[in-house]
Amino acid sequence: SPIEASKRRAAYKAVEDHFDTSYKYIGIGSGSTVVYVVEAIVAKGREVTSKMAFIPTGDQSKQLIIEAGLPLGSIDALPPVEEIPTKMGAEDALDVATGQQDLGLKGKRQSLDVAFDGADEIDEDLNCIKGGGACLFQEKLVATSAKKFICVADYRKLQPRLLTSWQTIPIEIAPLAAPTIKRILITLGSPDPKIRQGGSAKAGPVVTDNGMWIMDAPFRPLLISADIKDGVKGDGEGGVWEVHQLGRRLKRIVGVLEVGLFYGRNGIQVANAGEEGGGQKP
Ligand code: DER
Repeated sequence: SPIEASKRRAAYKAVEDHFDTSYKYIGIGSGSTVVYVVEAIVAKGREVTSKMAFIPTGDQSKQLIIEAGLPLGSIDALPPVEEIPTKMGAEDALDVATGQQDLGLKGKRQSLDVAFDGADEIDEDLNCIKGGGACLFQEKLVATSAKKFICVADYRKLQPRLLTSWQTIPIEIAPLAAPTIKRILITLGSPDPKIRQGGSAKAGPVVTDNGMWIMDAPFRPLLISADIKDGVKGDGEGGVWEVHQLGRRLKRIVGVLEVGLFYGRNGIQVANAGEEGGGQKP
């Protein structure tokens, strides 16, 4: 299908441009697009990949690495990251410590050389909605531990703003906190946050690889930096938020483990394979 072909083109382009044989630690995301990233890496040959460790972002990602015959690593077995630069201001350090930092940072401190992952939607500032596959916590843990984060996506995913075609922000939560978190989300302007149910796959809520639940919270399209420059506030008035402002508030709600908003600004690099295929968005 044209979509599968576009995913595959984006994945091969991403590996061509962002996978180096000198790398040691490579993060592997979750979902269907990242399968093609692994296929492209395997094609580099065992003499290249056998010297590396591939870090999963959940059970599906782990299975994908094992079945591809790639050496499996683990995020908690990596060398400790170097100190977060102390010259960073308190606000920035808080952002880094809370995973709110831009994934385009060319940090030295991260221990993974690169992380490849998909996304559910990407806006013009290269912010992403992630969590359609309920793997967002380990995805963000790996993404924020990587020197560069390569989001691999077909043309359907790029939208002018987040929540244009994708409707909800996935939030990974402690089950006990669900009722309180739901109430707080409603006060933040989410009309109808819902606990993700397993449907025919599982009676009751989806349970994540971390033993948590997913709350899917609808919001109005999230403003980007251009809107703020045009003077629109994005502080929740009328339920209209800017990406970072909402992300910070969601992250601080008691019982929230992680929020399915990944921040670009400095530029997550997206191998956006539009119809013409394989365009690289710097
Ligand atoms: O859950 C996620 O964020 C995944 O990356 C996922 O949603 C992307 O899935 P896809 O590559 O199958 O579209």
